[in-house]
Parts: sequence; C-alpha cells; structure tokens
Amino acid sequence: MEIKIGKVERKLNQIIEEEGAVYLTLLDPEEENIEKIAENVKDYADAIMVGGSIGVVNLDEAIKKIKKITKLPIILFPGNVDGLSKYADAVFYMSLMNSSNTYWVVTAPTLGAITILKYNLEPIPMAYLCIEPAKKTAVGYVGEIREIPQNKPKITAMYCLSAKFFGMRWAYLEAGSGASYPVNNETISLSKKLSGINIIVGGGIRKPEIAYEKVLAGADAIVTGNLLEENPKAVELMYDAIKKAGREKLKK
Ligand code: 1GP
Repeated sequence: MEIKIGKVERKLNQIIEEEGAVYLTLLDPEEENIEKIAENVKDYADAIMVGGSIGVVNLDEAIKKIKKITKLPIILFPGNVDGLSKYADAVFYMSLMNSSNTYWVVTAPTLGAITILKYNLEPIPMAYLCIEPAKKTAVGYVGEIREIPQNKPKITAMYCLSAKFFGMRWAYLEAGSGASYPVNNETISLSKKLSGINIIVGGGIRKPEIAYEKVLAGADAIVTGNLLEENPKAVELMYDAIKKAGREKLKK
C-alpha cells in the first residue's frame, strides 16, 4: 500500500522546494488576543500551528476565530490527547522521542490516533526532540525529557536518523518555548545531513538574524511563538529573514 502524503504537507514541501524554508507561527489557543495575533501573522506565515504543553480548554473556539481571519492551513501541535480539534486541517503526529516516560513517546499519540481518524485530520509524522535548555521550559517539565545536550550534536542527529528509519518525514528540534537560547547551528546541520528529513527548529528564536542563521545551517522550517505577541513588524522581519536565507540556501 502506498502511503499518501496529504495536502498540507505537500504544500509545505512545495514551499521548501521553491523558497528554501517555511515560516510556521505557533499560536497558544488560550491566548486572549488570538484574533489580533492571527491578523499579525496572516500575510507572513506559511501555516499556523496551534497548541502548547499546558492544557487546552478553548481549542475549537480558538481555531474557529483564526479561520475567520485567514485561510492559512492550521496544524495542530498537541501537548496531549486533548489537543485535537476537527476544525483544524492537519496535526503534527508526534513522538517525544527523548522523553523518559513512554506515555509521551508512544501512548499519547496512540490514544489520539482514533480521534485523528474520526476528525479526518491529516497526520504529519514528526519526531519531537527536546534539546538543552528545554528542561527549563514547560515542555521539559510536562514531557519528562531526557534533555539532549547542545554540545553533543551527534545525539540529536542520530535521533533524526532513527526518526527517518521509523518513517517520520519531519523532526522538530525544540529548545522550549521562551528558551534563553535556541538550538545551535551545528546540531541543525548535522541532523539535516545525516537524516535528510525536514528539520523544524523552534524555541527561543526572537531575532531575524538568528532565524537566518538557522535556515542556512539546514533548517527547513522555523517556528516562533512568543515573538508574535510583540509588534506586527517583528513577524514581517522574521519572515523576510527566513525567506532571504531560504533563497540563498537554494542557490548553494
Ligand atoms: C515552542 O518552539 C516553539 O514549541 C516556540 O518557541 O515561543 O520561544 O518562539 P518560542
């Protein structure tokens, strides 16, 4: 049986092919100003991720509000089995591979699988890897991680290769939302080189020049969350830097 790649993932792959990188914006469904943030990102994001590590209450309503503002694809980024909504387009179907608790590695995604099928959500298979300093952020605590040190890029890269062998097409190198520093360039480039799968980088990326570096190092997607609460200009500058680096990467 041939495994079919869904519409949203195909679109992301096409942007990566044509523009070198995608910009994903992460919206917290509990955010009071979600409409305002959706307004700010709608002309710059390639897709909107919705989710977070700490419980969700208003997910359906939040997604409906975003949908009124933009037609951008909405990809769920569930922190647990309650992070699913039939109003979204796709879901990062993820395993927190470096958790010490098998619940986050495989049980939570398994418990969510039937709901994903019922809601007709497009699953995008992804390894979720929490890298130093993620332990100091919410995902580190909730996800009971065995934090991967930044000075051991090979460990992250080996997880990415493992993810590829498991059939996952994406790996998310996560430093944690609000991290004091992002994943380093060496980890990104080695992960990309060894696995060849799509590499998403997020956590602690606040400056356009940092996103620029990450894309040149090999990131196929950049995620920002906290930045979106700043002025709308910050999103535009971030977008410009990601696309500029993407174009340069394609020329290489
Ligand atoms: C969290 O990587 C994302 O999962 C976003 O992090 O909020 O630090 O941009 P920031």
